[in-house]
Amino acid sequence: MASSASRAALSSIPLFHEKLLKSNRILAVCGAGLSAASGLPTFRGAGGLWRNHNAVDLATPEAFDADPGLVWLFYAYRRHMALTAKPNPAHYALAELARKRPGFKCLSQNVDNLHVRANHPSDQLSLLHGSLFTLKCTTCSWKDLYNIADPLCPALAPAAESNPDPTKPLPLLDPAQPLAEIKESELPHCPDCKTELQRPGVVWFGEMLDEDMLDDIEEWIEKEPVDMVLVVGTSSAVYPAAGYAERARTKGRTSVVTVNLEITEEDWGRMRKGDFGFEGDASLLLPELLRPVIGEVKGEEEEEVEG
Ligand code: BJW
Ligand code: ZN
Repeated sequence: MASSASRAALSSIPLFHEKLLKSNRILAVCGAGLSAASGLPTFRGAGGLWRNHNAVDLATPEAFDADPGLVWLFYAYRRHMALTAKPNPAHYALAELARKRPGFKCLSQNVDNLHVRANHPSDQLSLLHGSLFTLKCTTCSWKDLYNIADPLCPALAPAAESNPDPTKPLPLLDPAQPLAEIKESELPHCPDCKTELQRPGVVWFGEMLDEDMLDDIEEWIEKEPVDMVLVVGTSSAVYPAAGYAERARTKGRTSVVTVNLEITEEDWGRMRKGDFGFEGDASLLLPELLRPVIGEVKGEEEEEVEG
């Protein structure tokens, strides 16, 4: 465990600002906690249950093969939620950091499109796990990069309904309420090969991330030493995302900065001299931490997003 003296240094905002102002090559690795203040649930811990299923168990090719109707309902609901949500000050702060620091790159595991809607420059953003709004064929190479139909098809309409009685849980989320069976024939099919199902364009466990994107990240890390890695709102439980902070570290130079609602004793214990840890809501912390570079976060109007 870090001693109390070093714990004070690890969470010193003035020391962090000093380092930030000297940092040009900055990497961020973001997770679901970044969008929590926008009202979107995380995967693990409280909020990680969808009906009576663990969200991570539904995010697998096996779950889709076993029950494509159930998995499509889960994703249709998350599409609906993400469309209804708004980017929060943390998304805007990162987007502004990208404009102010051309040497900043943001790797996000989030599939909710909120970085894009906060106008994060696309050449400084890698969406590691794809997007809820990309559709692809389970079998052939057909892809629709940006589709925001809600509901996507009549069978998935229950996922796009508003709550008839806000004093009770949404019927779709209440495991005591049975789900109407969805037949495969009622789910969206590929317009090219006609026979196969469409699926969300996200990366499930055991699936490869986009290879060009991975090469691009490797090239960025290798190019020059990295001054700072911001690890924001992620449990760092999933690879390759969880490995990038250490992968980018040059001993004695790189500060790894954890911004998370909960920082465990184990996390503090792993931090090295020059690292930082800030415990709290990312939507409050990031604008404050980045203020010397980005100024006040304006929470500007969203741009119309096209494919
Ligand atoms: C707040 C907050 C607030 C809350 N403010 N903070 C090396 C070693 C071991 C295993 C592997 C390995 N390399 C690859 C693997 C296998 C596997 C893996 O990592 N397994 C682990 C279980 C160990 N990885 C893969 O399969 C990846 N593919 C791959 O590597 O291919 C090659 C390969 C395959 C097999 C073997 C070897 C190589 C693909 C991973 C795809 C992950 N997919 C998902 C679903 C995406 C679609 C969807 O969204 O539905 O991605 S799973 C899920 O977890 C989702 C998330 O992006 C991801 C990470 O979760 P995240 O974002 O960290 O969320 P939480 O909930 O875990 O944490 C939230 C955090 O926020 C918490 O810490 C809170 O405290 C905090 N928080 N509110 C700040 N307001
Ligand atoms: Zn097809």
